[in-house]
Amino acid sequence: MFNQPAPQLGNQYDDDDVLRDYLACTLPPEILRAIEPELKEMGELAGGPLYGFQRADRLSEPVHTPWDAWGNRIDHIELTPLWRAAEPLASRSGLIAIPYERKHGAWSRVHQFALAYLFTPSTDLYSCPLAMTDGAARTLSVCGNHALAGRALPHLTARDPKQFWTSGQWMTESTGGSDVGLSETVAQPGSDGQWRLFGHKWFTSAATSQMALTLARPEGNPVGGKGLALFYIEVRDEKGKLNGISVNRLKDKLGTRKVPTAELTLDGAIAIPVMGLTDGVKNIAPMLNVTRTWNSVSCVTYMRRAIALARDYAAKRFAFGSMLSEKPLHRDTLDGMQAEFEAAFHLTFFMVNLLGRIEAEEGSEADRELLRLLTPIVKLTTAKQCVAVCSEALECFGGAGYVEDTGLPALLRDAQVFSIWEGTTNVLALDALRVMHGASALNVFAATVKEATDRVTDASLAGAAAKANERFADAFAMVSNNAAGEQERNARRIALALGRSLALALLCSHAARSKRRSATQSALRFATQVA
Ligand code: MFK
Repeated sequence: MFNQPAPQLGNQYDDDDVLRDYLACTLPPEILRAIEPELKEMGELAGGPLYGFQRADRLSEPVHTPWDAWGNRIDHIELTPLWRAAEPLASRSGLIAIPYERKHGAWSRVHQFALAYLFTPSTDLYSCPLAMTDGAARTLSVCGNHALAGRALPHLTARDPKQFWTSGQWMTESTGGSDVGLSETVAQPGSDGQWRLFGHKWFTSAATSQMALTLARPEGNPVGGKGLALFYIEVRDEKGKLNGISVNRLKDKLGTRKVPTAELTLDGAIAIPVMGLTDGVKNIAPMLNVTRTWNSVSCVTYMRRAIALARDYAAKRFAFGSMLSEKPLHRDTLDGMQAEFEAAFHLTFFMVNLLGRIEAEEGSEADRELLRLLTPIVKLTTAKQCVAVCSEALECFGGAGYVEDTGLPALLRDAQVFSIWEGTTNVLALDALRVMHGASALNVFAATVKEATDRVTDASLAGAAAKANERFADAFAMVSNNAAGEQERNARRIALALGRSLALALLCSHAARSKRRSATQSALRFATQVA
C-alpha cells in the first residue's frame, strides 16, 4: 500500500535563506559571527529534537487541580511536558535576558528576536509567557520604581532556570477585552499600608507565572482608563500559598491549547502600585507594545514554519504524473505565500531593529513616534497575513492538512489567536488612527516609505517600488478625508494599506541590496498582492 512520507524539517537556521540573508545584510559582521553559533544551535533543536517532542506531545494540555485530597484549595496547574522543557531552554538561551544585558548594544533586539523566531514554532506558544515576561521587564525597567525593578528584574531576565520567573499580564475582565477602562477590579488600601485587590480577571494567559502586572481601580477613583492603576502582584508567598487568588477554571479555546489561560478571582490579593494610583492604561502600555512585537515575530515565524512544511511535502508528493514541486500552479501558490512571509519578515524586523535602537538610546524623537505608530500596524498586518498563509498551507496538503495527527491543523488554530489577543485588528486600527492625528508620526512613516523606495535603483524593481508609494498615497488620502465618520469607517483599510505599503517598500529595498535573487522575485510577487 502507498504511504505518503511525512514532511520533515532540517536545521531551521541553516534552511532559512530569508533570516540568514537579512542578518548578513543588517548586522555588523563581527556581531553575526558572535551570535551565529547560538542561532545554529537553536535552529538544530527547532527542526530536530524539539519538533519531534512537539509532535509527540501533541495531545497533552495543562490540567487544573483546584483542591487537594484533604480539601485544601491548591489551584495547581500542571503544565505539559513540552512547556516544562521550553521554560529552562528559554531562560538558558537568554530569550528574555538578551535585550536587558544589551551585550550587542542597539542590535540586541535583533539578536533576541532572531533566536525567538527560531524557538517559537516548535514550542506551542510558549512565546506567550515569554512575551508577557519581556513586557513586564520593559515596564519595570522604565517605571522609575527602583524597589520593584530591583526585586523582579533579576528574576525576569535570569539565565539560570532556577532563578527565572515569568510574568502574567492580567488585564481582561468580562466587561470587555478591548475597552480596558471598563475594568471593575477594585483596589483597597489596608490599615497595614498594603493594597488589596478584589475582582475577577476573565482571560489571564499563562496563569502559572510567579508574578503579574494587572490593573485595578483604587476606591474612589473615576471611571475609565485614567482611574485605573497599574499593580504588581506576586502570585504565591514563600510557602507556595496563593496570594488571595483563586483559579476558577481554564478556558476551553480554539487553539493555543498548551497556554493555561485562566479565569481568576482576586479576593484580597496583596499588590503594590507600580507608578502612582492613576493612568493604569497608559502605564501598562510599554508591556502592550512589547507583547505586540512578540505577536508580530510569532506571526512571521508561523508563516515560515507552514511554508517549510508545505515545501518539503511538495518535493515528496507525486500526483498527476509529477512531483507537486514541479507543477506550475502549485509553485505559484507557494510563491504567493512566500511573498507574504518575506514582506512580513522585513516589516517586523524593521520594527524590531528600531525598538533596539531606541532602547539603546540611539533613536531620535522621530524614531519614537514611528515605533509608536508601527507597533499596532505591524501587529495587525502580520496577524492577517499569518491566518491566510497558514490556511493556504493546510490546503497544500489536501486532506492531510485537515487531519489532526499530522499536527498541521494546530498551525491554523494557533494562528487565529494572533489577530485577536493583544488588540484586535479594528481596535489596533483605531489606536493607529489616534496616533496619526496626535503627532507627526504619519509624516515620519511617509519619509520611511520614501527612504526605502529611494534606495531601489534596480530597474527591475522600479514598478514594485512605485506600487509601494501609490499604496501609501491611497492611505494618506484616506487619513486626510475629514468627512464625518469616514476615517473611523476606513481605519482598518488605512492601517492595512500602511502596513502593506511599508512592507513592500522594505522588501524592495532589501532585494535591491541582497545577493539573493529570490528576494527580487518575492518583492515583485508581493507587489501584485498589494491591492
Ligand atoms: C506570542 C505573543 C503573544 C502575546 C501573548 C500575550 C497574552 C496576553 C493576554 C492578554 O492580556 S490579551 C489582552 C490584551 N488587551 C489589549 O491589548 C487591550 C486592547 N485595547 C486597547 O489597546 C485600547 O486601545 C486601549 C485599552 C489602550 C484603549 O483604552 P482607553 O482607556 O480608551 O485608553 P486611551 O485613551 O486610548 O489611552 C490612554 C493613554 O494611554 C493615552 O495617553 P494620554 O493619557 O497621555 O493621552 C494613550 O496615548 C496611551 N496609550 C494607549 N495605548 C498605548 C498608549 N501609549 C503607548 N502605547 C500604546 N499602545
